Amino acid sequence: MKFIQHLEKNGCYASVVSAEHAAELGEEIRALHDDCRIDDALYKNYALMNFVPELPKSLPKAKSIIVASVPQPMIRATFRWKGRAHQLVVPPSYYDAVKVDRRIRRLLKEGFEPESYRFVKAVLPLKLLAVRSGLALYGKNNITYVPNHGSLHRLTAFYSDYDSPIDNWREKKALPLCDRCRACLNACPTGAIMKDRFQVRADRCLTYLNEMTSGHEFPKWVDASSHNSLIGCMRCQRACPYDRDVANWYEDRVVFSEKETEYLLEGKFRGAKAANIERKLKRLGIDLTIFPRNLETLLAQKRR
Ligand code: B12
Ligand code: SF4
Ligand code: SF4
Repeated sequence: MKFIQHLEKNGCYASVVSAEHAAELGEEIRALHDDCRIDDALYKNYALMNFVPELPKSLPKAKSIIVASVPQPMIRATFRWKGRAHQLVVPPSYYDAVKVDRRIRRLLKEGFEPESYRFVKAVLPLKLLAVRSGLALYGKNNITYVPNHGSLHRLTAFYSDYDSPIDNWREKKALPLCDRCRACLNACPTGAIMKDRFQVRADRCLTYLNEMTSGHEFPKWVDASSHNSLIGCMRCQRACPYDRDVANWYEDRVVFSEKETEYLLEGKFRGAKAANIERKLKRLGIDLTIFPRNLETLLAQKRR
């Protein structure tokens, strides 16, 4: 399809399914919650906010859902502290959300020319959509993988009035090696990936814990050596053979001076100073709410 080729020429991937499948996506997630396989807090705080499986009011006659994947490197942020420079990682998909959506809209518009269609952001379970559309495969770590960039990509989706002659809807599929590989399970520091169940225990995932506001301390069962990123966690992705080629794919963004690091560690954020540093954090896709806890934990680890 011409628009898919246009995205590929620009380093991105896409697939298309009929808009009728939106309801099925919502139903699958609801059924997991009914079956007690999604923790109540996670369902309330993430699923209900991130999944709206009805067709949008601004495009009630949407015909298709286009799902796209944009490769993204890990970001390194430098924190100067006590005479040393500490490089801390922000995983792909935290940053540039708006930029990615804008880029995909532009590429879709170009890819369909001279025809013209509407694209309305779809608020759906994106991994499930990507896998069921054939765009990606699930890893046992429950992250999705695309060719060439492994799991280092951001997903996004749009409803459209484009009436696709092809509906790529299919069953969920895992990466071929997941049957006999345990690398992510062994690397996971919190036991979120399990031997006998494909779906991860999201409530045990370090990412779930370190995305919470700084007032939430880490539970006692989290070993101090588990922490590895300023937010999120890269352990299961780094261990995966399908991520080998992108294991060292970083972009360096933002340096925090000794004074700025000290301010972030103090944790008293008010006025213009807070607004200035928040502007800097925005480039990493994060805000002040995870400070000082996450930074404190990582710098303490470097001192050991
Ligand atoms: C809530 C959420 C989280 C929560 C919960 C994640 C979870 N796994 O439940 C927390 C905070 C823990 C989290 C963490 C991360 N997240 Co997150 N997250 C989301 C969000 C908002 C919703 C995802 C969700 O809850 N889905 C519901 C669950 C139940 O669905 P699922 O995980 O796909 O589960 C499916 C599989 O288990 C599968 N399955 C079950 N059994 C079987 C058996 C077989 C054989 C197969 C094949 C499949 C299969 O079916 C389930 C669905 O029915 C999405 C954005 C969005 N709108 O989709 C981003 C999103 C999924 N996150 C993303 C990322 C990058 C991450 C992290 C990797 C970030 C990081 N490095 O720290 C981690 C990964 C943690 C992990 N191992 O899953 C990306 C994924 C991109 C990608 N490459 O796939 C997304 C899509 C954001 C984006 N726009 O790019 N996340
Ligand atoms: S992101 Fe970290 S804590 Fe979460 S499943 Fe992967 S390795 Fe485990
Ligand atoms: S580390 Fe192994 S089991 Fe885990 S997602 Fe990658 S291939 Fe699958």
